[in-house]
This record gives sequence, C-alpha cells and structure tokens, in this order.
Amino acid sequence: MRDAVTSLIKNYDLAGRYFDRNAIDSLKSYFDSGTARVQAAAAINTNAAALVKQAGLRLFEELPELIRPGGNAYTTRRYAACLRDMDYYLRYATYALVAGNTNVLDERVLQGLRETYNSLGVPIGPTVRGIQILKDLIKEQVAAAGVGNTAFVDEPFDHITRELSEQDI
Ligand SMILES: CCC1=C(C)/C(=C/C2=NC(=C\c3[nH]c(/C=C4\NC(=O)[C@H](C)[C@H]4CC)c(C)c3CCC(=O)O)/C(CCC(=O)O)=C2C)NC1=O
Repeated sequence: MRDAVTSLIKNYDLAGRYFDRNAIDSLKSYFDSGTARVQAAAAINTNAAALVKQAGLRLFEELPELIRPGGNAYTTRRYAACLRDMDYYLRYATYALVAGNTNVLDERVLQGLRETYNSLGVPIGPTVRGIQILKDLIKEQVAAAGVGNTAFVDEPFDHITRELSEQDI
C-alpha cells in the first residue's frame, strides 16, 4: 500500500535520483492539501452511515427497478449487500483521500471486483451511478465543513468508477 510520498520515493529510488523540481512540486502540493484531506476525512467519519444510507435512497429513487422483483438489490439481503458495498467504497475512498494516492483502492477493493460483479449479475452502470451520488454527497459535506476547494475529493471516487467501467478488449 502506498501514499503520495512513498510512491514518489519508490520512483526516484528506482531511478537512483535525488528529488528534482517535479518531485518537489508534487510534495509541496501534497503537503499543502494535507489539512484539507484530514478535514475531509473527519467530515466523512462523523457521518458515514447516514451518507451511505442517503446515497442508497437516492440511487433507488432514480433506479427503482433495482429493488423491484428481478432487480439485483431486491430482497433485504441484497439491499443490505448493496449498501455494504457503498460503505466499502466510502471507507476505502477516505483512506485514499488521506494517502493522496489510489493504490489502496487497487490493492484492497478493485482486484477481481468486476469479475465478481459480473458473475453475480451486479450491474456495473447503476453501481457507478451510486458511487457518483456518494461522491456528490461527500463533496457537499466536506464543503459544509469549511473546505474551500473540494476538487481533490473527486479522485478516489472517479478512480473506482473508471476502473469498474473499463471494458475488457
Ligand atoms: C472491500 C472490498 C470489497 C468489495 C467492494 C466487495 C464487494 C462485493 N459485493 C458483493 C455482492 C453484492 N453487491 C451488490 C451491490 C449492488 N447491487 C445493485 O443492484 C446495486 C447497483 C449495487 C449497490 C450499489 C449486491 C446486491 C450483492 C449481492 C449479490 C448476490 O449475492 O446475489 C460481493 C459478493 C460476496 C458478498 O455478497 O459479500 C462482493 C465480494 N467485497 C469486498 O470485500
């Protein structure tokens, strides 16, 4: 598992080089955004369960067929599995936000996920939509906590949806 600093060190060590201008700039930008990243994590932590629940409600309002007979989130067990997945996405996205790096998502969340979803008939498009709804709610929450520029919040959520939607050739 890597963060912004360890991944930079790894790359420069592999090349046997001192940090150059680019490396210093990227370190600066990571440390400059450090307080905002921690504030975002704090805003998410105090409200995670409610945020997941609300994102689920919005998703099922938009795509009610998911929770009707024949829908993948139909039955209490599958409804709960869907919300649990959203909770995984939020928790790991929070780790990635603090790390300033998406490596934790690749290692702990995304490996083999698309295959699992395909074999269980979990629809990718609606899952992606659910993650985007979650992202929008998180950004509102983080902005309300006083963080001015919330653009950095996009990265882990967009990374998950990009990797999930990627098609095999
Ligand atoms: C920490 C990393 C991690 C992830 C990400 C993860 C996902 C994950 N989601 C699963 C199931 C599932 N995932 C969903 C999710 C949904 N269905 C929908 O219609 C919606 C679009 C969507 C919610 C947004 C559902 C309904 C199931 C149960 C499917 C079934 O058993 O038929 C399963 C199969 C095993 C199980 O049911 O627990 C896995 C492994 N597990 C992990 O350990």
